[in-house]
Amino acid sequence: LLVFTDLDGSLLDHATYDYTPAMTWLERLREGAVPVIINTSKTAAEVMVLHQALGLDAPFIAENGASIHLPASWCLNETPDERGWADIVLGESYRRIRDVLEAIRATEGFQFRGFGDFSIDEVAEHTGLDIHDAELAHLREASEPLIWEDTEEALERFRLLLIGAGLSLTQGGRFYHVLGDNSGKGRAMAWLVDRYHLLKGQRPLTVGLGDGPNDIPMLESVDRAVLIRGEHDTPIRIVETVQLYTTTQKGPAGWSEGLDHWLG
Ligand code: 2M8
Ligand code: MG
Repeated sequence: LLVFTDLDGSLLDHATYDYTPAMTWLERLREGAVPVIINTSKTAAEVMVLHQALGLDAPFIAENGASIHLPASWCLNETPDERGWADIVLGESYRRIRDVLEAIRATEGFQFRGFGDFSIDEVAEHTGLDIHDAELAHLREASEPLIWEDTEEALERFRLLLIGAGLSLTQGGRFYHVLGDNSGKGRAMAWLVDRYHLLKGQRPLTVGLGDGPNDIPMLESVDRAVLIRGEHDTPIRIVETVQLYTTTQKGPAGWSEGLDHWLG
């Protein structure tokens, strides 16, 4: 069994980033030696702090699937660095993403602002993170969160121009995110399922939990999906073939409700 989970609005409360309502289940999963694999828009620097606080030993996925981080026990031909981690980048580099965004903005005149345009203080203001955490969120490696300040029509044109440049657009709880088109939460998850298969000789049963549009590819690839009631009005449609449970509660309380349903 592998549990894949989004953070903001799922394991963590959307506004306070608290996870205490999920602690009983986290403890049960630890006792059962079930890997809890974080799959988030957050940067590796942000996840590393939480990974330690939660005492996890599983791999994790950062920046909406753009990078995968393996502890030594999940490595095959990768060599862990001095901290004991091997990093795999599936997506485009942050530099290339910013270059494309700046070129598109210059030629099209679209109104948007990304983390690369923000100071640390502005990141803190827009996310509700404290300055230290905002600094970690600012350390982007392979995806750019942005606030769209233009029309819906312009957004559709922007989306097409990104595809033309080999990039893609997805949506989290607060921001749009631009990343390489060969990444995404579903693809990174599939990579780790394959790795587990190679290591253990059998495919795992997978449970996935998420609340946002960016979680759809992950929720559509797991055996048991939990759609956590979100903050946003964007309706989330999951293909009907998926074994899906939709929670009545939000954030970490919904997270536990979903695990009660599938594993209780
Ligand atoms: C951003 O991601 C969230 C997650 O869904 C969002 O779009 O709302 C990221 O920039 C992440 O690095 C940051 O920690 C988070 C804070 O709300 O916002
Ligand atoms: Mg979320």
